Amino acid sequence: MAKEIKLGDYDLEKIFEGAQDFLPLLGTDYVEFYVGNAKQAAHFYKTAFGFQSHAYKGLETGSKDSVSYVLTQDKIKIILTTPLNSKSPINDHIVQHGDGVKVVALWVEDARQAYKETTSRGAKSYMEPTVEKDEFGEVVRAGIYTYGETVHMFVERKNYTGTFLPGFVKWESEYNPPSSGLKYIDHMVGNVGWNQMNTWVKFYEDVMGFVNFLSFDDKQIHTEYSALMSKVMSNGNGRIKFPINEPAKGKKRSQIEEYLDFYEGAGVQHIAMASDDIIKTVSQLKANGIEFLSTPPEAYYRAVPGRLETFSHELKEDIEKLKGLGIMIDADEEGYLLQIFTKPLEDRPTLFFEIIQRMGAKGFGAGNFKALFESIEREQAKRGTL
Ligand code: TYF
Ligand code: FE
Repeated sequence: MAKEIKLGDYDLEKIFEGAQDFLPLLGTDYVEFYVGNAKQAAHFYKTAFGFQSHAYKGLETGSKDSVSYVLTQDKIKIILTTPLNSKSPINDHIVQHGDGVKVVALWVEDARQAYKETTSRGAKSYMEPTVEKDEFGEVVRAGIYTYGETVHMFVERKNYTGTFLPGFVKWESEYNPPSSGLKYIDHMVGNVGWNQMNTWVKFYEDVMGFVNFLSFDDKQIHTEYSALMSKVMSNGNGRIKFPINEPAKGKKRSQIEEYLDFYEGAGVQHIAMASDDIIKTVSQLKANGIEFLSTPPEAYYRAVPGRLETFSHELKEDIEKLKGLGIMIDADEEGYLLQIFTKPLEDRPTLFFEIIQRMGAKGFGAGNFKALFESIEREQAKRGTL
């Protein structure tokens, strides 16, 4: 049974002692999206989110079945991959799910060991340890399945000095929009089916050695209409955080249910990217045409000073600016955090991004759940999916 820890009642050091170190993780390596048209998607992520061109593989480099563009922004690496023919398994993935996240790659010291430790604990294999080489050295990768058709790749890149991975060439582009200030991936959230959350919590505990350090049940996460449950899994050094959501019964359709219907299965729901100047980042993203969920009501912002005062934190940002942009504020004992959510980034209401700035708080914005979910429901209502 997973440890149940309520918000404001957790001691991270103590919880991480419970994590097992059979799977040491150095960080997130990359996130790979399977998309219908990687060339256009790459343009979108550069133009709208300020990602930079990094590496490429395709027909010109001898890749006959697929094309991939690697984009970076500070520590974040995303790959956009598209199939070149209808027989490709990448194509099958897109036919079923639409554009979405296929791979959440984790950076490890020893990919063979990571594969052995996880598969011996029951993980389903996606790719056996494979050595890839070029003149810049070698990389070992191996992969296992997690929820749905989503995969964790283990990437060991000890002495590799090439641009990205063997098989890729440096992508030099004359089109280089400025960064939007995104720094690293703070967390990535998975949506799983009805009553599946604890199965996947157990997978991350038993197979990956993670711990459950925060839990939200449907009594905390509900609005007048819909509900969900969420448990946050973390690895032992706290660098990798994977909340897992499942739908719960409410008066209307849960946003998690909407996701599952449109993604046609479990998958990555949102990627939270950290900025250390969220006002600047969000202003830029808005100017670039990114749409965010609608602003919380006036009453929400009136309650903010009181919330910060409860924990004696001083807001460093101008609340009027935060309000103008629709950025939400949550506080706990350790500090506060600022966050905002984009609308879905695809036509199917599936994957979206969160922009987050942590000012000491280690939570996930539980104090904002109500305002956030009401905003999501306004979108669901427009789509006729509530
Ligand atoms: O990652 C989190 O837990 C927060 C809140 O469907 C959240 O970003 C939780 C569930 C959800 C959307 C956001
Ligand atoms: Fe989040």
